[in-house]
Amino acid sequence: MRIFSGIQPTGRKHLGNYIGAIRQYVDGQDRGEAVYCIVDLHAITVPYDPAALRTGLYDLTALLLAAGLDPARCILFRQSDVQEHTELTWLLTSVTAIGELNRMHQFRDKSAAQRELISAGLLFYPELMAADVLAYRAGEVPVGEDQREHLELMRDVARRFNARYGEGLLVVPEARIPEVGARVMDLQDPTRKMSTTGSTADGTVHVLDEPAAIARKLRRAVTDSGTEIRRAPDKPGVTNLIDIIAVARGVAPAQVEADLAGARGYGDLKAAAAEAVTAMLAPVRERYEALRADEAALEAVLAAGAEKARALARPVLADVREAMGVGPPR
Ligand code: AQP
Repeated sequence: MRIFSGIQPTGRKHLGNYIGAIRQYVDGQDRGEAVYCIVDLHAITVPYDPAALRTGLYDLTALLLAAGLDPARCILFRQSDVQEHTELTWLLTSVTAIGELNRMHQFRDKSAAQRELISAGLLFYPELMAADVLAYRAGEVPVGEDQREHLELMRDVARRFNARYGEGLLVVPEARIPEVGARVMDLQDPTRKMSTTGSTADGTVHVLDEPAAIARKLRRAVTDSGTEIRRAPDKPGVTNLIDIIAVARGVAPAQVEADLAGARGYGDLKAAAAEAVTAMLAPVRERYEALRADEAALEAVLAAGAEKARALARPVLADVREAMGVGPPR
């Protein structure tokens, strides 16, 4: 089973990215052929600073390695190093309806937030994401809940492509969305997802936060009325903390509820969350500093990854071009 996922080199990665995506990437190394890509071309679809894009790329490379990605057990590379991604994006446009792209929630939300220019790239973001995955004939895509819609579009595009150009040319991938932690919520507003651009400073735990900052944010987390520690739709704050503890401890949410049955109230719940999250993230932070200091080593990891990635994507593109009648015959 080939596993593929991409992650943006923007912003500081938060607990939602860690639980919804990065943790799954690490697991993927034991489950199949894992291919992970830092999607710098997706990052240029909204206003950005070119120098910060480069810095952010090394930051994220070091963070992923610190979290447990092992270049000997996965392929880790920079999206723009493998030009097959951009070529396939264009080829897939032949079977993508403009209305589908226009309906995507992420496009609607992000375009509404733009003050000056809504780039065509923002509209084509899910097309590039489809090409990222389809270029590898990956069977599984680990993502958070917010990417479900993009995965559905990708599957539709792959099916339509195969129907038009030849069955079996592309693999229709499955999303792998974690059962718990697929949508980590903002600690200050647990009705909104924790996010890089849309959430509150105190409601967002960053992977590289100092333990004291993690504890402070979790102690101040907004909970709900009442004192009962159980998951429920009318208790989004409590539910979020239970889920976070469950993931950090590697147990089921029901186990966390049982463990906290004798707690004195939400203070104990928040303290348990602070302890569990700190224990999960502290080792990542400790490993990060040394890895981040050596940019030449990070670049070497990415270059070696790109070479392996190209070797996988090149034959897929050759099949696609042949089937579409693009370029000279084989
Ligand atoms: N709150 C979340 N809970 C669980 N998973 C999440 N993801 C994002 N937020 C949550 C998952 O993280 C992966 C990487 O996302 P990205 O590359 O899009 O990075 P980002 O833009 O920094 O992520 P955000 O926070 O979602 O940014 P905004 O909302 O500002 O665009 C994906 O697999 C995603 O599902």
